[in-house]
Amino acid sequence: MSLFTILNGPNLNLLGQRQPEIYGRETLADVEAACREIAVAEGHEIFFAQSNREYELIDWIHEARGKSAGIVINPGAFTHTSVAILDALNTFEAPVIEVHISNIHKREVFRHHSYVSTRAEGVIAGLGVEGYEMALRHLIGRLSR
Ligand code: CA2
Repeated sequence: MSLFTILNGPNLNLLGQRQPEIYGRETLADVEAACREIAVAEGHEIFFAQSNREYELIDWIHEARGKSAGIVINPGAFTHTSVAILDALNTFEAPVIEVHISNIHKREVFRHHSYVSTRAEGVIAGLGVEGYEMALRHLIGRLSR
């Protein structure tokens, strides 16, 4: 059994409640349930969390060190600003997949740059909340490759 860490940055607690034209109608609880189902079906477990506070995301990345087989992270707006989250991810030894619900490259120019992408093994953007499931399935698949 392996542990996978799924982290969400600021404002993603509002998923499904605002701006459905950009972020869809599913809530973060729906995303967590879908990810948990995938993990449990394969005999694994997940730690799924969201925070509006940068330090909390960093603490969870630190806690994943040596314990988690991979991180799926949607850093929200911290994607575009946080060297601190990048530094934390660089201390984590297993794969990192960056997920964005929207296609950040189709949006404002300030969303086009991601600090986290310089660390991530892969980036999924614009495929809605399905991106989380794809990322998790990929990490699970890597265990046997
Ligand atoms: O597309 C994504 O997943 C983003 O990471 C979402 C961030 C945004 O700052 C990034 O550029 C792209 C924003 C998250 C805000 O989430 C909300 C969800 C529902 C309603 C309002 C905000």
